[in-house]
Amino acid sequence: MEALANCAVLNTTDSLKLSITNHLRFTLGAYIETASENDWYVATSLAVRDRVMERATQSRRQHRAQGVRRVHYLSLEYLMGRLLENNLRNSGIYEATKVALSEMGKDLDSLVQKEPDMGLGNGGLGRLAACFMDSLSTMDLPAIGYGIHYEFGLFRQEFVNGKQVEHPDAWMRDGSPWKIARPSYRQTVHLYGHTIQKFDEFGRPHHEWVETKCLLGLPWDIPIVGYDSNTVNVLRLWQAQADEDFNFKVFNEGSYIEALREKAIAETVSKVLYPNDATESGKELRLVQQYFFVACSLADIVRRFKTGYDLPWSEFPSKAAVQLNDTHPAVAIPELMRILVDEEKLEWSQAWEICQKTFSYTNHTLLPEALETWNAALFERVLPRHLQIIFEINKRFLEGDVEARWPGDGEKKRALSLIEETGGKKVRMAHLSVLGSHATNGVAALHTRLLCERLFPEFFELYPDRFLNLTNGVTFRRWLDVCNPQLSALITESIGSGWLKDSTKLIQLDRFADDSSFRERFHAIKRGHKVHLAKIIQDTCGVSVSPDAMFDVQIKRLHEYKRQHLNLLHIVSLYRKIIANPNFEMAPRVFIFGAKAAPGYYLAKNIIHAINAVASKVNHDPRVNGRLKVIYIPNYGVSIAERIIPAADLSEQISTAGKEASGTGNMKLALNGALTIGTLDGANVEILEEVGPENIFIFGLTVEEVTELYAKGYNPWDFYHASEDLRLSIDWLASDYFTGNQDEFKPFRDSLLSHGDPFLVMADYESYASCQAEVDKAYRDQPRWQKMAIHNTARMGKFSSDRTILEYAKNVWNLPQIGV
Ligand code: GL2
Repeated sequence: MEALANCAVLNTTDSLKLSITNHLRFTLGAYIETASENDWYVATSLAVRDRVMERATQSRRQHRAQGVRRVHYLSLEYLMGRLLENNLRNSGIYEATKVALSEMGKDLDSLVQKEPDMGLGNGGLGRLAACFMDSLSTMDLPAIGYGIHYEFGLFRQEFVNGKQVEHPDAWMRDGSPWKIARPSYRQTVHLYGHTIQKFDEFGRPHHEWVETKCLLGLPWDIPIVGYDSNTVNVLRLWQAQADEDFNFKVFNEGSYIEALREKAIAETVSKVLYPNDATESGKELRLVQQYFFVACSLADIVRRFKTGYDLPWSEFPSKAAVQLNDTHPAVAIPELMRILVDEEKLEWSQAWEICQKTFSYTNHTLLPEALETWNAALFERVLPRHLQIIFEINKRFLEGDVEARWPGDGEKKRALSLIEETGGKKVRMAHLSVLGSHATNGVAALHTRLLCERLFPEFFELYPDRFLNLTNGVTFRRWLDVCNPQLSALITESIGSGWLKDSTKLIQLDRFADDSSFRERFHAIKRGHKVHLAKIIQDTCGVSVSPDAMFDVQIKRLHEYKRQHLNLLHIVSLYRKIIANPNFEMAPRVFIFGAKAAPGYYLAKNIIHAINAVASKVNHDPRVNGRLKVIYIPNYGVSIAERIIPAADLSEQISTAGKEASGTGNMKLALNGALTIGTLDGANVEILEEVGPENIFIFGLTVEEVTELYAKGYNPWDFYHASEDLRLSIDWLASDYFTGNQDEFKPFRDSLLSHGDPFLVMADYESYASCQAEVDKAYRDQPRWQKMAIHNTARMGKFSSDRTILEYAKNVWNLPQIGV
C-alpha cells in the first residue's frame, strides 16, 4: 500500500508486536500471560490508533497550512459499528497485525468480536453518515463530522415470548480505545433565559440573551481512516457536562445534594439517543440535544476561522461548508445568525448571505410524520433569541421574495411560511433548512423528484436552482472488503486491485457471469457465508437451517411503510399451502428478519410479535418438512448485518412506492450478490436501471398508480374479498392458531382492513405473491440465479458512497481533493 510507505517501519510485524505488548504492560498494566481477551483487543486497538493519530495530526496540519475549505457534517446520528477491523483493513495493516498476534498466540478474528458496536444511530440515516465519513477520508476531502457522544446508543433488543423488550446499550461502559478527549476545545452553551433589547450610542437596537443556563460540551475525537489514503479526518462528538459554576449559589448555601442533582440533569443531555426512526416526538430534551451539539459545533468552526485566518467574515463560507443531515441540526441556521448579528455585529443582510452560502441541507424523508416541527411556545422557552431570529427571517422572506413573486397571495404565504399557524404556532424546520441554505438535495432520483413536486412545490417554483439529487451510496470497504473478504479477494484476483477505490472498475466483473468456474467460486463463497450464518442462527435462535435453502432477507427498521407484514402474509400463505398440500413444491426457503421497532410504536411491535409467533409454529411443524423456516434475529445492528448480508440470496425491498426515500440496505445486499425483490421505490429504481430488468424482481404499484388508486378511493376490503389466498391468510393469522389468543393480532388485522391499510399492503399483495413465485422458479435454476447474482455485484459501481461524496464535493461544497 503506497500511501503508507512513509510509515512502513511502523507497520512491520515486529513493530506491531512491540506496540501491542507495550500497551498491555504500560497502558493497561496487564501481564502478557494473564491478560484477558478484552485487554488484548484494547491493546491492539491502541497500537492501531497510535499509527492513525500520527496521520490525523498530519492531515490537520496540511489542511490548515493550505487554508482549504472544509466540510462540516452535522448529524445527530452516526451508526459506526465496530472500528478495529475496518481501520486495520483501510490502513493496510490487517495481515501484519494478524501475524503479529498469532505469533503471540492470539487470534485477531476473535479479538475483533470483543469490540462493542458503536450504535449511535437508528438506521439508514445514521449509517449513511458513517459511510460518508469513510468516503470523505478515502477521497482525501478535508472534513469534520460533528455529533453527540451518547452514553447509551440505540437500545439492545431482546424477545420475551416473541415480544420486543428494550434494554440500555452501554456501549462504552468499559471506555473505548478509539476516542480521545479534547478538553482544550470545550465549549459553553446557553439555554433558556430571555432576551432584552438595548441600544448603542447611535440609538441602534440590538438584542441580548440573558439569564441563561449554561452547559459545557466536551469534545471526543474519533479518527476516521481512509482506505489507501493518508487522510485521517475526525468525528468530533460532544458530551454534555455541567458548568463548574452550575448552581454555585445553591452549592454555597450548603445544598450539596441539590447542586449535584442539577449537575446530573445537565448531563442527561448527551445520555441517550432517541430511538425513533423517521418520526419525531417533539420532546424538549430532543430540542436541547439538537441545539447543544449545533452550538458546540458552530462555536468550534467559528473558533477555527478566527484563529486560523485573518479574514473578513465575508470569507467565512470560503473556508467552511456546513451540511445539515436532515433537519435535526437546522437550528444551526438561527444560531449562526445570532453569532454574526448579535456577537459579531454584522448587518442582517450580510449575515444572511453568509448563512445561505455556508449551509446545505439533505432531506431524507417524505413521511409527513417525520417532518420536524417545534411548538413555538416550547421553542421560545428553550431558545428565546432563536425564535425571534426565525420570526425575522420569516418576515423578510414573506415580505421580500414571496411578495415579489406572488403579490398579495395569502395562500402562497401560508404554504411557504416558516411558521405553521393551524393548531397552535409551530416552527417548520424543513422550510427553515431550505430557506437558510444554498442547496437542498434528495437522496435518490425518485425521492428528489417527489421532493420538488410534492413536498416543496412552492419553494421549488421560487428557487428551482437550489434543488438537486444526490443518490445515496455505501462504502465498499465495510460492506464488501470487511464483511466479505473472500469475495473481495476473488474480485481483486479477477479484475485487479483498484476497484475498492474506483468503484467504476467493478463492471469488469460482468463478463465473468458466463464463466462457469468463476460462478462456482462465487457460489462457494456465498455458501460459506450461509454456513456461517446458519451457525449464528443455531446459536442465537436455537433453530437449524439448511445452507442450501434460499436465504430470503429483510433487514431494516420495523415500520409499516417498509411492509414487513406484507412479507409475513406471504409466508403465512406458503405455510397454509404446504399444510393443505403435502406435495406442494417450492425451493426450500429461510425467511430471515432483523429489525428494531421504536419502543412506543405499538403496531410495529405487534408485527414483531406476529413474525415470531408464525416462526415458532412453522419451525416446529413436521408437516413443513424442511421447506420453510422463519428466523427473527434479535438485536439487529451493524455487526450482525455484516454477517447476514454476505449470506443473503434474496433482498426484500418492498416499501410502498413513494415512501422509502432511498434505502441503502438494498445497495449492500445487491453488492454482495443478493437479488432484489422490490417495488419501484427509492433507489430500487436506479438499481433496476443498473442491473437491468432481467436481474431483479419488480412488483407492485408505482407512485403514479398509488396516486390514482387514492383518487379513485381505496378500499382494502375490495382486495380482501377478491383474493381467497389473502383472505384465508389474514384470517388465519388473526385466529387463535398462532398464540392461543384470538385478539393477539387484531391490531395488525384492523390496520389492514378497518383502519384503511395506509401503506397499501392489500393492494400490492397479489402482485407480490406472484413475483415471489417467479423468484422461486429462478432459484430452482441455479446457473441462471448465479449469473444474475454476479451481474448484481458487477453492476453496483454507481452505489459507492465515494461517488456520492464526490458529487457533494463538486456540486454542493465546492471542495478540493487534497493529497496528504
Ligand atoms: C432515511 C430514509 O428512510 C432512507 O430511505 C434513506 O436511505 C436514509 C438515508 O438517506 O434516510 N430517512 C430517515 O429519517 N431515516 C432513514 O433511514 N432514518
